[in-house]
Amino acid sequence: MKSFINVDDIGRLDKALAEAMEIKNDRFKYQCLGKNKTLLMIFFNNSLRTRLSTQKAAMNLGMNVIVLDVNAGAWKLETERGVIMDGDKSEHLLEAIPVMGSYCDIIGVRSFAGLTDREYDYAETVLNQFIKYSGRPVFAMETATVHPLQAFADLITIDEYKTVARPKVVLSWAPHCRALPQAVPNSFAQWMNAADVDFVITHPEGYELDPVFAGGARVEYDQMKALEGADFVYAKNWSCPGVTRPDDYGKILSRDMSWTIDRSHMAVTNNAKFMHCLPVRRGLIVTDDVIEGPDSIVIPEAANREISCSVVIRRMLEAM
Ligand code: AN0
Ligand code: CP
Repeated sequence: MKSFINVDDIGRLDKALAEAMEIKNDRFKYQCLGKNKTLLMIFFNNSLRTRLSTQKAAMNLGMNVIVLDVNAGAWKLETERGVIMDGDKSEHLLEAIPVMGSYCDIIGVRSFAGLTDREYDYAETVLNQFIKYSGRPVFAMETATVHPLQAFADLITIDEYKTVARPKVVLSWAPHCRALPQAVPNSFAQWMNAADVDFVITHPEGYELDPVFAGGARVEYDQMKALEGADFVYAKNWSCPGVTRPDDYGKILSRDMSWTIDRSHMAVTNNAKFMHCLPVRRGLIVTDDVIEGPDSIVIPEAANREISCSVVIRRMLEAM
C-alpha cells in the first residue's frame, strides 16, 4: 500500500477486519517487520489520540518514530506557490517535504481544512504535495477532507459490538461552538457506505456532505426519525460542506441544541451504542449521562485507533 486516504486503499473490508483482529489478539506479532525503518509523523494541528495511537502502532511493529509539530519549533511553512515569501514563513513546503522524506521510510500527515477555500481544501493540496514530493508512502492522520484511520477504527468497533448481522448505523450532526472540518463525517460515511450496514445520516438543512463521500447514503432531516431503531449512534459536528450552500462553506449554520444527543434521543434507538471520535465537548454534542452511560463505547473506539493504524502501517511495510 503506497497511500492510505480512502476506503478503496484498504481493499476488501472483511479481510482488513480479519487482519485487525489478528493484530488485536497479538499486537507484537509483526514486531520484526519495522526493524530499522522510521515513521515520521507531521502535525500541522493538535492531536491526542492520533499522535499516541500511531506512535504505539509503529512501535508495536518495531519501527523508530520521529514526530514533528510544525507549529512548535519548526520553521513556519509556506504552502502556496508563486508567492514572494517576505512574511513570517521561512521555508516552503516544497523543499521541506523532500527533506523530511529523506529521513524516514513512511510519513503520516495531519493537516486540517482551512475552511475558507473549499476548492483548496477539497483538492487535498497539502496531502497531495506530500504524496508527490516525499518519495515515501503517505497516510492521512486527518487531512483536509478525510480521517481514514478513524473510520477504520470505527468500523472495527462496530464489528466488535454489533448484535445483529446488519446493524443500523446513524451518523448524527450535533451542535458545536466552533466551525469544525468535515473530514470525520466524510470518511465515516465513505466507510459505512462500503460496509454491510444500514446507514443513515441526519443533519439540519445545509449540512449535506460531499457526494464523493456520502453519495448513496440515506439522509433523513428529522433526527428523531433517523434515530428510531438505531444500533449505533455516531455523533459528530461539522461545518457547512458547501454542497447545497456554496457561499457558506466552513460556516456554522445551526446552533440548535435540540440536536445534542441526550437520553431522549437514545430512548428511541434499539439500545444503541454511542460513538464519537473524540475529542468531544459535553453539553453540546452529548450529555454527561449518555457519554458516561453503559452504552457509550467511545473509549474502546479510541483504543481501536492503535489497531487500525497497525494494519495500515503493516501493509505499507510489507509493500516495501
Ligand atoms: C477535529 C475535527 O472535528 O475534525 C478532530 C477530530 C478528530 N476536532 C476538533 O478540532 C475539535
Ligand atoms: N480522534 C482523533 O483523531 O483524535 P485526536 O485529534 O486527538 O488525534
